[in-house]
Amino acid sequence: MRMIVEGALFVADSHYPHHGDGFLTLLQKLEKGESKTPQLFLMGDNFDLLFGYNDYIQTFSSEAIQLLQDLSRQMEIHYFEGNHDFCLQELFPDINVYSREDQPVYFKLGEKKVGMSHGDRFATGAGYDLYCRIMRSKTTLTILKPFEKAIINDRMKKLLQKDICHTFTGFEKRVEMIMKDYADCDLVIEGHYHQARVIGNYISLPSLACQGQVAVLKEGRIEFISL
Ligand SMILES: [Mn+2]
Repeated sequence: MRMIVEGALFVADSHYPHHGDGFLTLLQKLEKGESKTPQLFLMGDNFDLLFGYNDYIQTFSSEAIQLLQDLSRQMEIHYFEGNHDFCLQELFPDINVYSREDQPVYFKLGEKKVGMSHGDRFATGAGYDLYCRIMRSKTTLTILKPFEKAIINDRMKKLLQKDICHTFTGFEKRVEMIMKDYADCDLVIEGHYHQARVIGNYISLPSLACQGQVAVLKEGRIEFISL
């Protein structure tokens, strides 16, 4: 099992480029050496819409994609695919990319076993599972190619208008359900919910788009910090 190392950075739910450019700024700082981390965890939905096998979708975020590709040749990066960004391994050959099916992924933090996912895997309905499977298949994405510009333009417009920052009422109940799927873990780290809360052994990461924060491993503890 791989280790989470001191100074590791966890970046979740930036929803770039529609909801601020914090993600691009962070990548630029890492590239220039103004920010440093030995290990970068991208916890999903950092791109508001990005998937592989499609050139047009990349035009919306080309600078960030290029930076990530460059960075991935210089440093350790783990990418947990989210519900907005998936089928990414071909686009980022030097990043450890985890698809929805690969998650949760387990890491060691000292003696602790840490389970990590984007967070959309658990406690979702069968319809959503089907949507995810269809949208992530290379065949579907290839068949849709002639219509891609119209579909993607429409999707991008809707995503731009979406209000993504909400307080999840009764979040403790959801966390209770989620934790059942991590029975053998001492700590769980997920994005997706944009809550920036720690509930027992469950860490709901801040959304870079909503709270303007990321998480960092400092002296063996996960802390939320503003960028
Ligand atoms: Mn999500």
